Amino acid sequence: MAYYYTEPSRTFSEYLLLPNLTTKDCTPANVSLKTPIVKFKKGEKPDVSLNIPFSSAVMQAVSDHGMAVALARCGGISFIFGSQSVQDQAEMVRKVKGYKAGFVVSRSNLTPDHTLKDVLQLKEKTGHSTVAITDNGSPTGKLLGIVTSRDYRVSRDAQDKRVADFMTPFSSLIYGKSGITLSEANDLIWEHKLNCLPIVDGHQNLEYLVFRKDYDAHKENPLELLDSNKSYIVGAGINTKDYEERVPALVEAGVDVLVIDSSDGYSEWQRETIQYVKANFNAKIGAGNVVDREGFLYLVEAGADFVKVGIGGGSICITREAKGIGRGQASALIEVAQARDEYYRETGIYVPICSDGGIVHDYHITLALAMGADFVMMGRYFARFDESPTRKLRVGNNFVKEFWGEGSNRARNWQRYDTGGKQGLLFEEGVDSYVPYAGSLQENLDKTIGKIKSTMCNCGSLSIEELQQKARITLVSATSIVEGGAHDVILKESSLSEE
Ligand code: RVP
Repeated sequence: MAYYYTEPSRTFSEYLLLPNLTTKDCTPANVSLKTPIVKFKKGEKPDVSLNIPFSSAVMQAVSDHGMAVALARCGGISFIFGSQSVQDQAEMVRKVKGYKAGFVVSRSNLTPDHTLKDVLQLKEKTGHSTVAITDNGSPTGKLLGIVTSRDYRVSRDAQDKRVADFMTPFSSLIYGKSGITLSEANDLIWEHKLNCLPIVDGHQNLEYLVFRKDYDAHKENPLELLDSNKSYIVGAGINTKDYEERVPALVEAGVDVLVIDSSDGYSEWQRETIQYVKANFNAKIGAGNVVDREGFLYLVEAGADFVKVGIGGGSICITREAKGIGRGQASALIEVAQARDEYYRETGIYVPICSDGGIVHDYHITLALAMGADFVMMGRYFARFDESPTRKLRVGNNFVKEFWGEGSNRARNWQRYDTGGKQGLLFEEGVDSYVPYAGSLQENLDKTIGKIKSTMCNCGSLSIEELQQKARITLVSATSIVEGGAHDVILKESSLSEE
């Protein structure tokens, strides 16, 4: 006979936190969100930690190299999507690892033979007012000059005026030499009152541009997630099919943490994949997704460094409708967190867990952490920002970004849903959608983090670990959910647009 759970499967929205005593030192400025991402022994430190408990989903519409750099700069980690060729994914990882904070590869480039009209058109297209002039118009060609808006007057100069005739030539440029540090570059910027400093190699070939504003931004990101070489930390998704080809390429590219990306991780294929990685590389690997104690213990015993929790809760996910499997995200997380704590008590090994999918409101993140998650993974949340790789479109009066599930026909990520047998996507487990455009990652993260820290202070907790120990969580009735929103008032227009 089938086993029946007596409790229904619950979601985050069915719970609330109760405040604890807030002492005077318990202020948001004193809260640390540092959190482990890979397993460690009692009394030791994990090899990789996050400075904020955020990871971006292993999805085409969310995690490319651009998102990875932006999120690592804020202290979190992206797992670059695996539903692309091994070479393309490794290249994205390489780009993140090769990215030098503050040093940007020039994105607007022309040759001396171009005209003022070309400069204006490029400026219109890219929004950049600094154009590097190289012999072949490439970002790494021989640097011959720079054009900024100080070099021309649109009202006086003819549109067909040649760039060679108005650029600031190389002979008059202040530049930095290959290998210069960011702080040395910044000294030159200050000394010569520059907005932009080109960096060239021994043959005068352009390598990077360093902008004054980027240096300031770098200074403003004390939580940057860096490895010992000062490169950004990055993750990548793998599958249980082509790992013998994919993992070596990703490791070679410098990936910091791997994760097996699957809608159902309680499988012998995952065990074999973990064992292959552990036997052949000194690499960190997370596995999942699971929704119960058995699944968690299975993956931990196979050697997983962390375990991802959640089936069917993702915003674009229709696995529950398509296949009838899954579990409310809160119930899944609570059970797995209990198993993790027990495992820790018995073995002295702490295995971090990641709550993946179903985060709708910022407070859901705090709840997930309180329920035992060490970090969360989000797709929809990050898809809304400038930094996600998808197109920003106007639909009616609103700006939106495209967002599609890995189980949709658009992504065709059959490996994620494979249960053996025929290769290919038999039916969809995800949808293609839009999400409201929300601006920049940093701005939104600041707000979300502000809310999490504030709630943690209400709960008298200065760290995630303390929150997990002290949190008091209550179920809410359907009627009290109504009480929690604005009710029995007529909302003004201005309040209707607030989340
Ligand atoms: P959300 O943050 O609610 O958008 O959920 C993102 C998660 O949804 C992903 O991390 C992944 O686990 C899951 N996902 C991705 N694609 C699909 C699908 O097509 N069903 N589901």
